[in-house]
Amino acid sequence: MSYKDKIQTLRAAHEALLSRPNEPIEGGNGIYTKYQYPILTAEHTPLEWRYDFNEQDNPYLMQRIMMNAVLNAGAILFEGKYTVVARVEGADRKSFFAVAQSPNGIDNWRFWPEPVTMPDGNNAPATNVYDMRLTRHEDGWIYGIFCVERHDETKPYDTSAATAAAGIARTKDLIHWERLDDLKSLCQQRNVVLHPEFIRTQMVNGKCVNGKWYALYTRPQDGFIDTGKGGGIGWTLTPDITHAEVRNERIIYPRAYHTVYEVKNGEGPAPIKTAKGWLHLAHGVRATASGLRYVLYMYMTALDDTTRVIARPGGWFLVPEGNEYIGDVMNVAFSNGWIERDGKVYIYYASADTRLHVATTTVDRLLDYCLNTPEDGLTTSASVEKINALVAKNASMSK
Ligand code: M1P
Repeated sequence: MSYKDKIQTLRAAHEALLSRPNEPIEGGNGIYTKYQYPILTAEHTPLEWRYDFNEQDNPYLMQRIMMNAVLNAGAILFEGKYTVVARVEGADRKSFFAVAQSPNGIDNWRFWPEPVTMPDGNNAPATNVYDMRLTRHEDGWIYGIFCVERHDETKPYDTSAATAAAGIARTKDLIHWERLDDLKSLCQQRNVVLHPEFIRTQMVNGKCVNGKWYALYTRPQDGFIDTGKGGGIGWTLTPDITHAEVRNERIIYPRAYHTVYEVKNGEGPAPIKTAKGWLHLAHGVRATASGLRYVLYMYMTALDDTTRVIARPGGWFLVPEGNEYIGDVMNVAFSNGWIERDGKVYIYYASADTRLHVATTTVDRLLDYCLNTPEDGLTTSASVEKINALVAKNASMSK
């Protein structure tokens, strides 16, 4: 086969992958629908990122830069298209951001020709960046908040010692990003998310004060992996997003013993506003004999007080199933992006830190799920009591 033919074969196979229709998996749990194929994988990345197509320089048509994974993606409706800013990880373990779009949110995803060039701004250069949460804020900007990882220079001989901070950037076109100061915090931070609306009143020393603050969901952590005494999903207000700072951080969704978020939890995408409250998607982590298990769970907060939890459905909402279980980091479902359009919700979740999927549902179904799934009673007897109540209810209907 000539070099030209080899390239043509490669391009045809790539195009077949990109344009492959994605079919819903029937017979799910009634809450959401998963799909047959992942929407984005390392193989979906543009060939131009991986191959040198010059025959003299690359006679064997080898991949010059290999890709490892496409995972945790921020998501937004942008110019009418379903759009993700995905975390793409190269074979060198470095993650970067890349925009991909689809006409229907489910298949035909295509990356933009070049990955995002994220400036460092006034911040120390990062070793690695990942897991961007996108927020279309009422101030008119699209914000991306992401984890910025650097080597922990207080431990020069420990090559695994790292620190996590929240990087903040904003854009209007998803191409040009204005990098703002990293979130100033006394502890490490990951899973930081910007609330889409300004907060206009807050209680200060028992008094109601009016103003205009940006609100951030935080996840304080003592170490890079361990949250330590960092107790869950936090909340903080900051007047200036260009120099954002964590002050008066308070935990709004604590982790708890013997729950799916016993070890740690973290806010997923920015919440969705509904008539009945804010819908939140989060991840919870527990320890098992085979390592950490990451699952997704949901909760709701009140419209008049975004920090007041009004629904706390017990247990997990979405877990890795079948092939989703297998990959670089086994037993992980993670989401930092969803899109709501005309009442339909597209949840973008990654499995095993390897590939990106979609699950579809509606606002109505998510509200029903949140408001009617029993809470975790925190003991076996409470769980059995709930099952017995349901059995009795069903039995009374058949009389
Ligand atoms: O490997 C699973 C996930 O681990 C981290 O999540 P958390 O901050 O909650 O521990 C992140 O590195 C995330 O990217 C990854 O998917």
